[in-house]
Amino acid sequence: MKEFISVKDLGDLKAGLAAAKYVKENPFADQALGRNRTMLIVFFNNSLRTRLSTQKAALNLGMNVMVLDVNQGAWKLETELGVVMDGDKSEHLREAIPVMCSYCDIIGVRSFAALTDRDYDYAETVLGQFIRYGGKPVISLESATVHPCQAFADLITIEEYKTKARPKVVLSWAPHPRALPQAVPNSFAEWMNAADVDFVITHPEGYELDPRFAGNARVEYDQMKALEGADFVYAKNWSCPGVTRPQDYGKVLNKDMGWTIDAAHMAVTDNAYFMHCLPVRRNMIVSDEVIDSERSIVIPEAANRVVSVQTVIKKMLQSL
Ligand code: AN0
Ligand code: CP
Repeated sequence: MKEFISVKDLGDLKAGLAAAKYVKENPFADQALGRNRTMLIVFFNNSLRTRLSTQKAALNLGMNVMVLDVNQGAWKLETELGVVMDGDKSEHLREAIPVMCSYCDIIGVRSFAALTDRDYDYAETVLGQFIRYGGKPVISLESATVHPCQAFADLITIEEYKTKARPKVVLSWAPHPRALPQAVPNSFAEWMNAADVDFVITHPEGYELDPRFAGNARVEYDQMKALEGADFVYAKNWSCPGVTRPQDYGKVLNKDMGWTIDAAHMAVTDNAYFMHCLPVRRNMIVSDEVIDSERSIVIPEAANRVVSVQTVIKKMLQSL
């Protein structure tokens, strides 16, 4: 495996889930695989789970790990090609990437959408440079449009908790005070479309996800109707993807607190489990009552981030 961006990079999804189950049950079985191999993880943005779970996964595989916070102590990096570098950025990604990659065997990159230029973000301009100029396997640790390590962990969690062969999974938009990327819902939709689930997306008008990720998923604008009979409720805020109105890309179009997942929302489900990728704003995205309930599985979901990324790193090590 040379890159991990899409569900397709995993190959056969059932085999990928079986590989993840093995990793979860035998976390230290492949210590020899990573011996004298180095994992570098680079952060352009904040992180708690991704930072720790990726380090933990690489350590479980016997690797050495290095972490770089680009905005703390490194030179400010220019990411645009063809610009006159007369501003505050001292170094270009064009040099920084091959240098960083000369120090490691596998690289993971977190680089969020800037949410100003849709084409720039949806071309995965920053991650694409790591793939083109680095020459090492690249893992998206949430890039402009995708968060595959999260979606893989989410699917692993659904597989563990489901009690029906084909559970109903509802991705629900929920309110948030600031503009957030679409990476998490994009990847979640992409992975749910590939999985054996009954998948429904619900959001206010204007929040339609890019068809590359939403595919043929059912969209139901009436949130309560969407939630009826759900087995899993996956809440997430995202800013306007600019699909129907490109000029609204990255904007907050709606702050309707009626969309906050509370007990009344959960009451119409089939005793659904509540999921969220975290970090979550309580009483904006979800009420205290729901996230603190027995049906909330946000902590085991986060714990599975080690499993998903360890499965991916292992596959990459095997193909070095
Ligand atoms: C980020 C997002 O919504 O993409 C990271 C989630 C994993 N969330 C925030 O910035 C709050
Ligand atoms: N879910 C997730 O990626 O969390 P962090 O932003 O804390 O890494």
